Amino acid sequence: MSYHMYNREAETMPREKLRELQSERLCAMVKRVYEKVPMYRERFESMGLRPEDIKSIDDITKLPFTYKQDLRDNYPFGLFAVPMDEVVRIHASSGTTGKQTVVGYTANDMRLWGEVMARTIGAGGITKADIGHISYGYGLFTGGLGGGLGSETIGCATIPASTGNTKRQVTIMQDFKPTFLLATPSYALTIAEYMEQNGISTDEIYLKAGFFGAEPWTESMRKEIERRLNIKAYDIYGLSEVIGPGVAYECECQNGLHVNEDHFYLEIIDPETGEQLPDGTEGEIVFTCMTKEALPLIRYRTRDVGMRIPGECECGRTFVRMVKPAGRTDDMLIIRGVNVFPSQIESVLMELDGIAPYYQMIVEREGNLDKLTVLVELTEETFTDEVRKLEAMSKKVTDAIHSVLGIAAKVKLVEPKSIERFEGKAKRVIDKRTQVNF
Ligand code: DLL
Repeated sequence: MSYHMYNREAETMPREKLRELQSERLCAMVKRVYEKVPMYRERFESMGLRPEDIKSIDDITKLPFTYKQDLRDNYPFGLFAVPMDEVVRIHASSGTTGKQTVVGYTANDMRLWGEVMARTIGAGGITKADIGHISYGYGLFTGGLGGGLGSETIGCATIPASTGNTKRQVTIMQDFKPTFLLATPSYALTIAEYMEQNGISTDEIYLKAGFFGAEPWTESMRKEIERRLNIKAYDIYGLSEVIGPGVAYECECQNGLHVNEDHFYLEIIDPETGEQLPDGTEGEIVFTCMTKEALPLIRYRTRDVGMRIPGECECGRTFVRMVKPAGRTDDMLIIRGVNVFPSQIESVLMELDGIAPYYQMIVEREGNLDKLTVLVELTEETFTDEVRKLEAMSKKVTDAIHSVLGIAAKVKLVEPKSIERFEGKAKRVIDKRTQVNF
């Protein structure tokens, strides 16, 4: 089988040549941030590190980490490596805590973003003959404008639908005939649900593929979206600080996400010690931007949990693959000492029949004990007034969570459509725990 690629030359570059390119680019970048970004110069100096000490990509571990807090401390533009008159775009990510993280792009950065997003969408077989429907939010969030840029770079007619007004989105799908969709996986499900409720079949729309990301989603969620929208669903990963969507993407083999390694260098580290971990070991994802001009971050601690996949991919790309990120270290709940990611709860629920793919987790503290309540939505077919049936269902879910995660959770079954639907990133956890009073 011949696999689709937007830039075959770059995507299949021999590893040796790629390493040379990475070394060259890293050395130039280190020199640039030392000259242009006061925080990096100070940090290097305090470590007794000179740009000349970095001679190849192997020296990357000598460099200091960059943390989200550094962006906050230098809010809004303090880490930019170019004067403001070279910046052509600003985005910001709201995050859940603290000040917004502000990121900037030069004209070259915009071309780079278009290129990596074109590789992302192109990997799913999209060509300029296709029509793109972009339902990520347009605005300060990078999803909408970044997704649209990739679609336009390929040369596709691009519909900047943004999020919300699902009825209008579906009308556009019927009338403008887009062939691919970009949205959060949760919004893709909201669109599917709207169509089902309004008797609109997938034969009345023209989608063949979708590129979903911006939040963790499971394999079962992929199957659900593929079935309900009758498309092939690809995962796309990225974060504003690195460029936005387009940092890593799935190929047709769908066996991990290829990192655009000629621009972003991936490391997996032990979050406690900062040591680099070998391929096949789970840890914190760290990225170094090797070519970005406006905001080149060195060894940026993403707080996402990931792993480098050893071995080559059948598609012929030489870029390293990482596993689908299961969550963020700061999304990880520690419930009575057990680490729990919302995506683990999702996997458990999606395996059970009669349950809709919507859930919410509420964490509270009673005395000194954490209590987890999982709100689980029933489907129209399983929703019933019969207490005994509901109890049996509730027990089934409680047992499944207990056997997979090893923790006891209180399961609350709720009526169909009672859990909030999301247009952007889903908010699945409500953590009500407060400080313990001793
Ligand atoms: O979410 C960029 C993006 C837009 C990616 C559209 C993909 C599609 P931020 O708002 O800065 O940027 O949020 C970045 O979202 O650190 C991850 O925790 C999470 N995330 C993004 N993509 C995935 C994914 C955009 N495919 C944060 N799987 C990241 C799991 C993801 N988590």
